[in-house]
Amino acid sequence: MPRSDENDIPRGISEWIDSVAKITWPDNIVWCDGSESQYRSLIDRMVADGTLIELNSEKYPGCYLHRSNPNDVARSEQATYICAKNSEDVGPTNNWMPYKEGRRKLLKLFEGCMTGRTMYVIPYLLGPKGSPYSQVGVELTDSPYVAASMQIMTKVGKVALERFKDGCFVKGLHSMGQLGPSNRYICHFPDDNLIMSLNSNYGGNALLSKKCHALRLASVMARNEGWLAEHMLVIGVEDPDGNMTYLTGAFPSASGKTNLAMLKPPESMKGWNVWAVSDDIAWIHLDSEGRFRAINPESGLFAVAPNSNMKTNPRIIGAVKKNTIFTNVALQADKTPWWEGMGEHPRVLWDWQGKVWRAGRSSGNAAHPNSRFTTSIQQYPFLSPEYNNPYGVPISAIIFGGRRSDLIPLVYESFSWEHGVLIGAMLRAETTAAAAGEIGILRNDPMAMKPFCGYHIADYFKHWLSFRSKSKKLPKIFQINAFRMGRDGKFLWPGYGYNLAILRWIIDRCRGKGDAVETPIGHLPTPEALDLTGTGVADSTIRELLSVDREGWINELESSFRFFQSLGSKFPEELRQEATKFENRLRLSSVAKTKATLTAN
Ligand code: GTP
Ligand code: SPV
Ligand code: MN
Repeated sequence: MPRSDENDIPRGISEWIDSVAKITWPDNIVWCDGSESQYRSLIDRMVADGTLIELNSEKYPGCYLHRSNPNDVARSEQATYICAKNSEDVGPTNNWMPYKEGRRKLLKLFEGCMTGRTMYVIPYLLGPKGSPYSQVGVELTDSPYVAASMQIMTKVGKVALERFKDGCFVKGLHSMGQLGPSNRYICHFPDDNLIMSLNSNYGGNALLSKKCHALRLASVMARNEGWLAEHMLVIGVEDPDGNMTYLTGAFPSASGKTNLAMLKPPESMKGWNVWAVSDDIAWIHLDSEGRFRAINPESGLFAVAPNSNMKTNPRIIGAVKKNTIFTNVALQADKTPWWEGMGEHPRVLWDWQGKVWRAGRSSGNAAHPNSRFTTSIQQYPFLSPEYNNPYGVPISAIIFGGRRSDLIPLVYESFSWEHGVLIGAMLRAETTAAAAGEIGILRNDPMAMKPFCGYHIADYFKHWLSFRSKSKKLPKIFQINAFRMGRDGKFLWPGYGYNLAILRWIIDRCRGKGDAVETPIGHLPTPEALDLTGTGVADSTIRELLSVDREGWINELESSFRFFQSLGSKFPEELRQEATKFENRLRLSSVAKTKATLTAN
């Protein structure tokens, strides 16, 4: 593989590479230039040594299967640290390691770890070329899987170096190590713009551009510089008259961002369309008129496979049919991928660990519940034409959401920016397979950033509140929930394409339309204000989805008060007052009154 001309390498970068090579002792160093030919040779090498399996080249051209180490299938939050001098900068929602200890410990662990391996140097650009908001990073890794994936997820090579001015770049050092759970560390050093990650090859732990750079380190930069780095999708929703409204949505991991970003409108909503700007991360800056403008720092999707099928989301199925790396899906006899929820279960296949799976005889999932696909966003036919806009798209509304089988209605609108920030801060959601640990446990995940905010979450709330004084054109804030369940454990709402009905009401509200009733939790749509054509949702179900369970909300708020209390003295007084106002609204209302208002409308 070609090595980049030494003269092209900015000094700051080459010095860092040399210092890392002295510690990690790679056999050789390969410079990644982002070219098609280099991507090919990385892939060929991995096919040759069994790291990748080539899929059916007629049905899935350019597609490969990667099977990970079985202990390395999700983000390892327990092993993720913020290494700052002061624990107060990190807060109780992060693991803290003192800065000096982190440096010492990690440098020791990295000693000689690349012996016998190649170190890939990956200069990458996050964000549109020519954007004032774009950032440069350099990841050094001994994993060819990471090197190939980074080429899909970011803009690699010259485009990054051109943007590099003598200024700063984010340094990412990654080694597969022994790929074991012991001594697995994903350490962030915000003071040095440095990430050190060892012993995992999994996306969020190893593709350091993603959660480590674009969220944890970027969130610290964003606080210091007055912008936001968020775990959010960004979409443009086009109405039948061609008007476009841009929305962002923060939902915890594996809770529907990619699906909403790639939503195909149902037959009943002809003329509407949804254009993807981002499926996972948004960098949001205020423009000169005080509007929120969002860019997508990434160039690819690293998204959940299970439950994607032609009915739930045909656009996802279409997007992964070529040039895609699948991780931990099952394999059919004809070398096509398979996952739970794709359709009929084949009688025999290879499971995600490569073992034969037979219907009736094998138990458990054939594909890992957190199996994923890595594919370029550029090849997605419904990528927004504004995706490359260096200044981003103007945001009309922010949506918070998550998996909640109870309580949270289908959709409601906050009364104000501060109330919206409270809704984000109160966000609780059921855990998913995207992170190691128990699934389905309700946990606090404020703004869907619990695993990704690189500093004290109470300071983060303050930062959100600070936008009130900076802008008169703040987006409206909503909460949605497509995951409510009935007593039978089945989803009450069809979700997926039909989520457009929710988005349409949100857009109506942004335009000063859309019927609503005022309740203690916010403005809820009247059932008639939602286009339910084709949803098959019964009247009684929609009433349930739009009901306000006062007792349930009082309990919810009590739980949030306990969470806020656990954040210590940094918790902003303004948010406490907002929570008290909410409590008063709940206590002063009565269930009967709330229900009467709802039915009266
Ligand atoms: P990350 O990439 O982990 O940040 O996740 P994400 O928020 O992009 O989640 P994604 O859209 O990939 O969805 C995760 C899982 O939820 C997939 O199995 C989807 O099929 C499922 N899902 C998404 N939207 C809906 C919905 O509206 N209803 C239901 N029932 N499931 C959904
Ligand atoms: C998530 O877990 O929120 C993801 C996948 O988007 S990862 O990039 O691995 O964190
Ligand atoms: Mn995510």
